[in-house]
Amino acid sequence: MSIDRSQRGLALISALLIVSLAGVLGAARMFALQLETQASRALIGSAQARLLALGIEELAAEILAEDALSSDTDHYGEPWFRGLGDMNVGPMRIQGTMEDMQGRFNLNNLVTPQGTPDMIAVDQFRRLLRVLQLDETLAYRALDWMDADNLPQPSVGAEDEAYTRLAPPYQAPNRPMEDVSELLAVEGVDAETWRALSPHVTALPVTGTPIAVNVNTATVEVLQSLAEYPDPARAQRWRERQLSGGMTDLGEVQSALPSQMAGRVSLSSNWFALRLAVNGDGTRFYLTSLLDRSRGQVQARWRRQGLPPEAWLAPVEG
Ligand SMILES: [Ca+2]
Ligand SMILES: [Ca+2]
Repeated sequence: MSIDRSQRGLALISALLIVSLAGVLGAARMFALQLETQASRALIGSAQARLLALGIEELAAEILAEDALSSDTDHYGEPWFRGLGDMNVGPMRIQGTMEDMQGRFNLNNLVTPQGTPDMIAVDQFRRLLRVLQLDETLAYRALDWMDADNLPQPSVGAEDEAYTRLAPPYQAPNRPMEDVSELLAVEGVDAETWRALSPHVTALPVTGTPIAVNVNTATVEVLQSLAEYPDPARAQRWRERQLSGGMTDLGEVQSALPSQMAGRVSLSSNWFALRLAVNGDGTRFYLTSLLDRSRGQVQARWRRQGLPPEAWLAPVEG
């Protein structure tokens, strides 16, 4: 009798165990299914977001192409700057900014196509660093990073011998920068320097003639870097003109600057960075496209997904 009861008890416990195990397995399967559903939804969402971003890029390219037909100068009063903003497409919210990259100093100006120093650009970069209250000698280490030789600039440069001592070791690439974030690998560039400098510099994929600074879009600091003795009042005056039609007489700008800088300034631009953030339906997608208008039509020279390494900053407030 007692044996029977204990056997029944064991059978009951086994049955309960099986039921609870089945429950656990069922829940695990349900969880896996939910994950799969979420993953597919995210995949579809990110594919949609990417297509949407590419569509907006095409629209931005059209705005830039139309702008080239209707104006000889580029400033912050124009549709390429004012036209993008917040847009809603279905469940997706798109935030877009377009920045003129010629409003920044092009680090790749530091070297000629032959890999030799461009001293006019080195001096300009040195002045930009000074205006930003950063170490001026960084200009020479940035030059060493890109110039063809492996000979450090006297006393302040840095070539392989500086970088191969690091852990992990690396070498100076001795070619123009592919991305402005390469600056972070140059000796002496810490996070604080990067934060201060990155809104004012770019690295454009061009060799040949140096890329001019567009005084109609340049930051106040870049405007001040154009002359050996910064003139903050003049920089501020030019900056204010950027929002009200821009400067229209290049000769007037050139005559206010040292003669060697005449070829380093312009009133128009060919290089623009489009930054897009697409949000919605559980998806977050970022795209940065570099748009090149120098060849008569507008082309994306590169596209990068994810948050850009430079600060997410619009060049002008308001
Ligand atoms: Ca224009
Ligand atoms: Ca070098």
